[in-house]
Amino acid sequence: MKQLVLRAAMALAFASFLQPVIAMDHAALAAPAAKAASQPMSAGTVRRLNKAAGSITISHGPIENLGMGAMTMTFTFKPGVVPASVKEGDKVRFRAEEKDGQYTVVRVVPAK
Ligand SMILES: [Cu+2]
Repeated sequence: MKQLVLRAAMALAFASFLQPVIAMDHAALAAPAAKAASQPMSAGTVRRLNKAAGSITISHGPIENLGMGAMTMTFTFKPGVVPASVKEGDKVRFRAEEKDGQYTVVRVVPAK
């Protein structure tokens, strides 16, 4: 019986020791995803897509975060950003950013 109480106490101590570590780890993992999800997306239609070259031409509506009106323009993107299902002519929602004078799409999702 004494052994059992001791074990329970140890388990409790161990659990409370782990708690802050788990909470911290979770926050660190959740933060970037939550940030990406809350970033405003813009609407557009894919005109040209070259996955090998990492370039996509989009007729887009206003892009608020870039202070841009509606136009057709070409963006670069990194491998994996444009889903395999997306093809020319598709409507998409996307997140565009400007880095060193270059316009890049960092997230693309098919629009219904
Ligand atoms: Cu533009």
